Amino acid sequence: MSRSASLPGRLLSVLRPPPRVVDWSIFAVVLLAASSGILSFLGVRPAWVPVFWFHRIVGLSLIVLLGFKLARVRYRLTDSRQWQSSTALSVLTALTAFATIATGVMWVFGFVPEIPYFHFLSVHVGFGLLLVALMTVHQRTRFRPPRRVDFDRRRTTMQYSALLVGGALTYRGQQLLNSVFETPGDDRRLTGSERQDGSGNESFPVTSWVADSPDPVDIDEYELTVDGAVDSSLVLSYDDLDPDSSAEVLLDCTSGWYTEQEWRGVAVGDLLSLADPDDRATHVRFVSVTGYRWSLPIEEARDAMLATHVGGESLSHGHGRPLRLVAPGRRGFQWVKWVQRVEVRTRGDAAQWLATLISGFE
Ligand SMILES: Nc1nc2c(c(=O)[nH]1)N[C@H]1C(S)=C(S)[C@@H](COP(=O)(O)O)O[C@H]1N2
Ligand SMILES: [Mo]
Repeated sequence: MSRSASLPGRLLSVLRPPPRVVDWSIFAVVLLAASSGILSFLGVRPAWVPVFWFHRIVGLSLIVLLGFKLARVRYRLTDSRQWQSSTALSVLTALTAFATIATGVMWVFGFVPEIPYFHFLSVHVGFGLLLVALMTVHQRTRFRPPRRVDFDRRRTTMQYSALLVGGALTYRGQQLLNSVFETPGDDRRLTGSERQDGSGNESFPVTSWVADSPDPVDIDEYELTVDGAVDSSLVLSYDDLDPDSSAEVLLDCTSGWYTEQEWRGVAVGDLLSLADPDDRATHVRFVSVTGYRWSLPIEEARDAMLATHVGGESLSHGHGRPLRLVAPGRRGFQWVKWVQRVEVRTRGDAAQWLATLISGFE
């Protein structure tokens, strides 16, 4: 640092961590942003609120880190004699990082283009996943382990604190801008999802996580099985079902929309009382005619519903007729549609993630 440097220049040199720390911080921040992004998909309960904050703050701090990094390496891009075989990958990684941040910020403000087939938030998720892959390869081609000398405890702590406080303030500032200018993003939920107004089948989109689209289920042939770790298995026809339970529950899809609907159907707790689970039972798995499935801890499952109706209407095929899971506090992709089996189990189900991705390809 030269004595004659300007104030912003001096400030910058105090705030900027050493090169390797910047590089490894970018790596860490991208992984943290990606994992909090994925984690944010799991719930919509109050306990999940900090996950959303964290994701935004960490994402915004990435802007600063990338700024440090680009200022340092820009000559490698502008001077063609510096180009190496890995340069293309570096450029692609940087562009993907900017696309990820830009699509996230655009989504928050609500200024997003209409695109066919997808909700715009999914584009952000797609870039984010691509970024993790590219960055992992990029980091391997330019691997330099962090050194002890790069970490001065006081200075590093100060630099990271500034980064996080900066991210948090930017996040607050962004919210303020949203409300002052009443941007389209102003009425977003904490999850980032956009409200869908109205009630009944037509008021919210039909969504498949990947490619699940079975033929309509024939109600006369339909049977619901409740089995597994229970004393008495049940097989019920559609007419055997007694849809006497109803509740207002919010469905929030990870592709970026939510709806509040009055759902009516069969309380899972009632089905379980009839089937009488073993003492060893810990989970209840809901399986679709397509193989798509999700499990809930048994106590939570008792409070869930298998809906036959939405907004006073009989469920449409697209929304899961005859029976779809309504799981309060869970994201949309866990609300299994076209349920044909309720299986009481003695453990969770790690493979359910895979099942949700591939159930459409058979
Ligand atoms: N069997 C099955 N259930 C499913 C899905 C699916 O693809 N297959 N998509 C899930 C997703 S991602 C969401 S957001 C909700 C959407 O419900 P909807 O189509 O009634 O709006 O259903 C969930 N249940
Ligand atoms: Mo979804």
